[in-house]
Amino acid sequence: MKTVLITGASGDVGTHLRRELAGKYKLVLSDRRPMKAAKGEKFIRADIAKMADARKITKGVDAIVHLGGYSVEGPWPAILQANIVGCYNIFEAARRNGVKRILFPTSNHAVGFYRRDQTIDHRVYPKPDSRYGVSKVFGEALGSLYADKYGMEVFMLRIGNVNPKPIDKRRLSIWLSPRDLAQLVSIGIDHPGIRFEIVYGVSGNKRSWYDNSNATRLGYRPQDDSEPFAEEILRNEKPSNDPIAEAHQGGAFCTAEDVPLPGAGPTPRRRAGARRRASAAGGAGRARSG
Ligand code: 15L
Repeated sequence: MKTVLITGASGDVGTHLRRELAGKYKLVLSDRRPMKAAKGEKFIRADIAKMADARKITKGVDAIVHLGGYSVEGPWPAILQANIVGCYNIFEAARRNGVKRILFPTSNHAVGFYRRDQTIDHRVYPKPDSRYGVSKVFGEALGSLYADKYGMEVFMLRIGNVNPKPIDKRRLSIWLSPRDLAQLVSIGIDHPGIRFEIVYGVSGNKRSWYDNSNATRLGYRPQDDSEPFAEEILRNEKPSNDPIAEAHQGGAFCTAEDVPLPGAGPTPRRRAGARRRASAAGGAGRARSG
């Protein structure tokens, strides 16, 4: 049985993944906060912004699912530490520890400034919709470098929104059910001959904005589609007064602002607003795990 490290394991995606993958792999979980490991799991507390911690958690594993990081638009210093420094540390620590296979759940926000009337595939150039999206593009670029330069096996999963059910109109197009997430992650861990692949982490949604043929080529057969939830969601959703968000795939991330002015530092008001916007845009969960 393969040993798989999940960073940022306490977040929403990590929680779904642990449940779905239980018994299939030996799971090593890591996070900045203490968390309880279930039977068959092992937990190591670590801050991935520290290289020594990254070295410690990546030792002796067969594959890494690097979920840890800041997961919505937010203040640049937080994104920098978690998603740039932390991401670099995980790739570099994996290389030094001889771990070849890394799955990097990047995000729909790496390409969120594509319009909703476009269908995009895995070959489009990045169009991030936020500083958060830029940090995901950094991870994609780093993965490409480590694949080409060091022969690592890198699987990029541009995740839409993982939830038991789609939660709004935008998410009808980007929803990823937990069992479809687990199927994609298993492909990323077990498919032989991966060098560098990008796939979209979405279910088989009728309203998808993605041509996910690269995932299909690798064997992905989604079991879920958001369509049965569409009528109720559309009936209850109020019209948006943000035409930019409405026109683009990244939605509210395209206009979200949580960027303190240089030297000003976040004020309490900005912080409260940021938390509200982040959870509205993120749907659920905490901004940072791992
Ligand atoms: C993401 O990339 C975030 O990690 C997640 O919290 C959601 O906000 C998701 O995108 C989304 O677009 O719904």
